[in-house]
Amino acid sequence: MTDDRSAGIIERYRDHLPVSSTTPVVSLGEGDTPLLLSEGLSERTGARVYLKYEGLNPTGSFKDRGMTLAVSKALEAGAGAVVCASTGNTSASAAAYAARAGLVCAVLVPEGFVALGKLAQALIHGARVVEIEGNFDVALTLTKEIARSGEITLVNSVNPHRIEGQKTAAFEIVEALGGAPYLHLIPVGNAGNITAYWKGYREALEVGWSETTPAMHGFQAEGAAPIVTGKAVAEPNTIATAIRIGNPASWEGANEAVSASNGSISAVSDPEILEAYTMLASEGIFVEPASSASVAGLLKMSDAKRIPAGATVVCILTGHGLKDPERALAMAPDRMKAPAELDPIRDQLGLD
Ligand code: AN7
Repeated sequence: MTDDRSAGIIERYRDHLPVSSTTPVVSLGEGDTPLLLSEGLSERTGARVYLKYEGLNPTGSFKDRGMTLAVSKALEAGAGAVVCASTGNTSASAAAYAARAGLVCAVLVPEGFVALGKLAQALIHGARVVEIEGNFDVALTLTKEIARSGEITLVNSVNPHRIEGQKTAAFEIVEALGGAPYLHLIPVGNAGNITAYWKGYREALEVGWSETTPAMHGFQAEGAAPIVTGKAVAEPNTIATAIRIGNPASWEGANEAVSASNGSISAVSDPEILEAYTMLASEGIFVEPASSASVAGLLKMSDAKRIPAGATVVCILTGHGLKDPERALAMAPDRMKAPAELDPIRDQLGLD
């Protein structure tokens, strides 16, 4: 382990990742994200609630942890291009790391269901973005076909290097807390991230960084909750577009994490997601809607008396609020207008 935190997760956790001294490291300084104690949520639930703010990664989501490794390994293997299907964040991350590596990046996204910030990122980094008339699940199936031919590396989380990179977030949590939390709460879409955290916690246990592993609780959006119902959803729907996924690629990984840790996968509704979203914003923490599914889940578990008093709980906040400015504007109070004169401005502000 290196103490140089700005060097990114590969340098920092090199001994725990599938790299050698000759692997080219493609990094944007990802990882080392804050673990913030939430006083509001702690008070409300009676637990010690920490928020792992993964929106502070270089492209604004947790995907960067996996992408630094996936793109480094693609470069090492001599690939000329990377390809992914995406609800947005994977494409933004793939585009940035591919640009850094000098690789072509191809992206398939569901038309009309990618938040504006993510689309802007993929495009400005030079990715070739194709909007398809179909959802993420269809896009992923097509993308796998594209990756089958030629020297194109698939960088969705079915690529095991993505999972390896993403497990480092569990290492950071264990390091910050001096051991694993009691409960780990996380949004679930394609289920790569819950799979990765569980791997990270188990490895932390093996090397002695923690004496325990947490119970893993994942949360899907109600309209896109195939793991909860046990059946793929043909037409998933939720305002949390990042997790608008009906047939998760890492379904088995999620089941394994949940059954081995005595956890659960449950659904949270769009109104519950948005309530958690505005609650976080009122504490100064801006996330995209999908990220607040973990906090919506926390509130639901707390209401059901499933959070033991004083327990250490970590909620993962997967992506930054700036990803989806349209949702923020729709949820927030309106702007006010005034001529450039003090009195009407004072009136509008209502400060006296
Ligand atoms: C903010 O970008 O699937 O359960 O294509 O962007 O590991 O899929 C995004 C997923 C949670 C779910 N929060 O994580 C994609 C994509 C945010 C996300 C998830 C995603 P997984």
